[in-house]
Amino acid sequence: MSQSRKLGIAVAQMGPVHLADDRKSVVNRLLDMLREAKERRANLVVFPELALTTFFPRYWMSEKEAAERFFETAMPNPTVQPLFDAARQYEIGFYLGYAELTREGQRFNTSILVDSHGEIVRKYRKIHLPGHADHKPDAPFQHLEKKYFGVGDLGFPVTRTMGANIGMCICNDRRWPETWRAMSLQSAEIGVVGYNTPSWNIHWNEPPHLRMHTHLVTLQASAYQNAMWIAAAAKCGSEDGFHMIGGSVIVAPSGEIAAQSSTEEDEVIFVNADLALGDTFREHVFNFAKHRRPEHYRLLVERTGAGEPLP
Ligand code: ING
Repeated sequence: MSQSRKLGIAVAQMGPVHLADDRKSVVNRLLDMLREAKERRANLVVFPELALTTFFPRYWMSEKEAAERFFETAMPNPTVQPLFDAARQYEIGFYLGYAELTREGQRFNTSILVDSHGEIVRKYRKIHLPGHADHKPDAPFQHLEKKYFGVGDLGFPVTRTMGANIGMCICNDRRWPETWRAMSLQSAEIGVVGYNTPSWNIHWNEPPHLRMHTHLVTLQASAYQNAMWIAAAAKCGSEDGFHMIGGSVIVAPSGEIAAQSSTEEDEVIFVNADLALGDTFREHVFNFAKHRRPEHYRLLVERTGAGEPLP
């Protein structure tokens, strides 16, 4: 194995954020976990998707009302500035998910990567938007990401910062192999992802245990098949009675789970990750240059939905 290259990776899982919880109280929770990550000598902290508010796509409202109540018009802004200040003081970088309202009035499910100087080095806007845009009054809750957010327009970015190539995505993105391959083809060594995953499926009577199973199997397979560390942060527990899964994990390039949360509350997990472990998998089994055959993969980009078998 090549010379070890350690990076302290922390995942700051969040317990519920209720409708009544204001952003200031949420930021204080994030600050507490940033301090714990610092004590555990983390260099990077991953916070969840839509970390500043409750998972509001579960509620039917107008886009205007959603934007006023749950979206950020600037990042950083006075409410979250203490998080940026603390990160700079501790020399820790972080990933943060939030709802973005642009000056042009566009709405995205967004994440940022902030370096150890407290500077935003990259932004990502969620590409795979699950759920629906229509009102389903008979459903126990909604999943209106297709109503409240536009499809991301920033690709799958990989950024070299804090001595590592870091790719980021958001929640449902993790279920699509294209997401992780797009990062590993840009030599990503770590993939960071926040998620809010309801325990119940409003479309079919999916056994609840499958939510945790499909979440974990997706991340373990993706880490192995792309020779990268994956750090995934849940916002979980019961938000105003609506339950979301925990299962925050840090997965090694071997596909093995190196750390996993054991609660559905605010909880920090940590691994002093050796990025060199990915080198070994990139050198041998997943040596893309040596083994991939893109001339046979055209279907992957030519077709959106499944079609007829090729002749
Ligand atoms: N949540 C869920 C997720 O992808 C979901 C939605 C769950 C879709 C299970 C399909 C199957 O984890 C978000 N916010 O994407």
